[in-house]
Amino acid sequence: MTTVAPISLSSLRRANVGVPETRWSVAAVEALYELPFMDLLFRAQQVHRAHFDPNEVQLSTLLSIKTGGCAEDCGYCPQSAHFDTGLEASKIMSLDEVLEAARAAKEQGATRFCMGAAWRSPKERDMERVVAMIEGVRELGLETCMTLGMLDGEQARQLKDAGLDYYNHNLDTSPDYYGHVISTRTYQDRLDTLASVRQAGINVCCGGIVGMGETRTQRAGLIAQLANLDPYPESVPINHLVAVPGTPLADAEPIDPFEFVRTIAVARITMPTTMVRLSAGREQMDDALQTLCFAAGANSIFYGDRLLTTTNPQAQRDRRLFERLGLKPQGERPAVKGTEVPGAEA
Ligand code: SAM
Ligand code: DTB
Ligand code: SF4
Repeated sequence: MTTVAPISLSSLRRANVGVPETRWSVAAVEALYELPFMDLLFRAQQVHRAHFDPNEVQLSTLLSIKTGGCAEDCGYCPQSAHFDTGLEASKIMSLDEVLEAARAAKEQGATRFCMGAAWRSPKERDMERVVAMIEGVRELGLETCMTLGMLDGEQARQLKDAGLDYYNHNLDTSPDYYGHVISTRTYQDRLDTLASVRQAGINVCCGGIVGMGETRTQRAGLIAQLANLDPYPESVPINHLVAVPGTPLADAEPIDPFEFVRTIAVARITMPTTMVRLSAGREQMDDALQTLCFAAGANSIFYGDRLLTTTNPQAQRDRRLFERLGLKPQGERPAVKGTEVPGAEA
């Protein structure tokens, strides 16, 4: 007698056999964008509360381990060698420098440490140091994330073996707007890197940028791409363009801030269990706008005074905002049981 192994629903979905996939059409995502603002926020809140504590926000700290001089021409990026932004390129940091920054981030309350390099992709000679960074940061008890550009399957496996928790590689925008922003790597290159990362068993962190001159349909196109990745990313950074003088997008038309909040809400609804990270651009937002983003389902931020090359709100300002809103950093536990409850016996 032959035994037949049970077929899981997810393997059928992957093989595209018989089971309809939960795919988001661009039109369906755009229809979410078009909801009245209050209805959209209410739906996003419902989804958020079904999966997360709405008063908890995860804190990641960024460090640029290799800054500037990048061969790519991403039109938003101050680190591209194609544009004169006045940024001085530097060599890769030493392991000690990285670990010192990671220790400081942990002391400030971050639980994830994200290391970024201005590379098209890592070279063979870089891998040993990068692996040592992952191992060292993990030993400090922090989750690790890296964003080093394109990876092939072998590189992804090396990072996985070192213990990397997350790899960040963004789609940035919709397929049809992409060519207006970047010419040196294709959309398919990005999808291939994401597939290598997924296949190696590393959590995927993938999002994009809002405010680069794209239309609402193109914003919906980005969200549909992200939501249709199978599975969708564990972490989705939504960046607001930081318009840096000298880059081709320095004078991009600013978008309505509520449109940014709508993008957060739509990401939350289409990817219910992902960490939606309110990423670049917070420095330029006031507290009320950031609060709307949290209300729309953002539950992670970059925390610390710098992003990669641009500034981020001071940790002190963030702590003050968290206090005013009753938000808790994720992973922070209440005081020892019993001591914080009025009238509780010791
Ligand atoms: N070089 C690597 C790469 O491109 O994959 C890693 C670093 S790159 C700076 C990471 C991401 O930061 C980009 O994909 C983009 O989404 C975001 N980013 C870069 N410059 C930005 C800017 N001026 N405003 C908003 N987001 C930006
Ligand atoms: C992401 O999506 N945003 C971060 C992180 N991933 C690496 C980077 C934002 C960079 C903003 C511009 C700068 O500071 O250079
Ligand atoms: Fe280089 Fe990354 Fe900047 Fe593109 S986004 S220019 S790949 S550092």
